[in-house]
Amino acid sequence: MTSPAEKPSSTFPSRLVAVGLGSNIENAEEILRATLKHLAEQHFLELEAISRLRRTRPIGGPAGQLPYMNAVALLRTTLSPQAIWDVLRAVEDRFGRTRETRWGPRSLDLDILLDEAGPVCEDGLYVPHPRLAARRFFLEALAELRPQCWHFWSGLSIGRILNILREAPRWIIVIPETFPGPRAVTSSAAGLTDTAASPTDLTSPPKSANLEEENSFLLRLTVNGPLTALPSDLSLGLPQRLGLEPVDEERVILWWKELEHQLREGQNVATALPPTISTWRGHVRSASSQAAPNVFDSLLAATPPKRDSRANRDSPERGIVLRPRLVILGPLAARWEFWSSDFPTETAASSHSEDGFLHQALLIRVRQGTPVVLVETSDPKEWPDHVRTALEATEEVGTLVS
Ligand code: A4P
Ligand code: MG
Repeated sequence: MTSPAEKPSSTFPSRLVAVGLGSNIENAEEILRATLKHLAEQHFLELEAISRLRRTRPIGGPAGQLPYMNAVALLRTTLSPQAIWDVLRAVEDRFGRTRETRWGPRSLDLDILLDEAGPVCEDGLYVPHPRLAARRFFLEALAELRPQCWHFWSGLSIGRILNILREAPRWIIVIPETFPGPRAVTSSAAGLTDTAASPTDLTSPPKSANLEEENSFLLRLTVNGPLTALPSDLSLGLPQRLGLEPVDEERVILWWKELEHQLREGQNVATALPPTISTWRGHVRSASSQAAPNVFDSLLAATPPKRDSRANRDSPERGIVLRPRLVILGPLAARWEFWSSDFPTETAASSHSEDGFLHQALLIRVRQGTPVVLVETSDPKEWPDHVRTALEATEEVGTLVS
């Protein structure tokens, strides 16, 4: 029996942890059933509930893979998340797991989907699983067992996320400012200025809202892919999206109209942060009032009204409900601890920097009731696949096999 040699002396309470099981080789179903039996025999893990098995289409990875068999198990444990992860990797090894191709065929994949004790973001382990809010088949399986489970990245329950994925149009928001770039900007009372930053600098937030780079980032992600970028995104910068700089109301209305048009045409749309409601309803600072805004106050005031307000959800014209299905955050967001309810954390509070407040305003706007997917890898070559497959994953329900 595989078990930790000694129970780590941790202070973790007895709680539920959800584990996602996946296999896509010949005898996948057999492997999943044997794994569940084996998990039930582990020390310090109590198998509390198992979802039904689902046969699902492979998301991402090389073409021509066999379908996956997926399921979710709820385990009760007092082990630390890292200790659970050690156990799960040992179980994967026991069932012949090898790692050759990213998202390639695997005998067994065990992912920690959720931990009731709270979010984890350390030593390469991210809980909730970074892609859970997009993976419809895991969400459906979890909802079968506990729809009230809390998804810390999104600040939403699993049941609520599922409802959003089922109802929202094919529109995802990608936040370029959370993906480290070659340049960065700083905000000051006088405006935003560019500063150079190292391309691989993951220690500091981007200091710039360089319009050209943000848009080329979105275009790079969507070129030759299943997603369409919104052309009018090209005319709006982050300060305008946050309501920090005035924006012509016509341009903002055009933005929403274009979005609606693309969605009605059946496109899968990826945009940056939408312009704020206060902007498109005309409550913008007048261009004639040249006084520099109080950056701290106005950033926080940029929070849009509640998600369920009609004005925030409906397009300027009578039409479909415009709510995003997902928001995708890059590796910098994890550093800013975007899930923390008492943000600003160290980044903002210790430096008292205006940048900190810029990020705070950005993340407050992001976490307005939209499921969050985290791209945790800092390798830019992998980002496009993460974004392209996210929308596909929201529609893969699978077929029940038991
Ligand atoms: N890692 C970080 N957080 C976690 C977590 N919460 N649970 C890291 C487990 N692992 C976590 O994992 C790669 C790294 O993920 C680990 O070193 C750990 O640091 P891995 O098991 O070595 O490889 P992987 O699973 O291929 O990587 P990845 O990117 O996590 O893959 P995913 O997202 O799990 O996707 N389509 C269908 N239909 N069904 C599936 O189950 N699964 C995948 C794998 C792709 N497509 C699929 C399915
Ligand atoms: Mg895995």
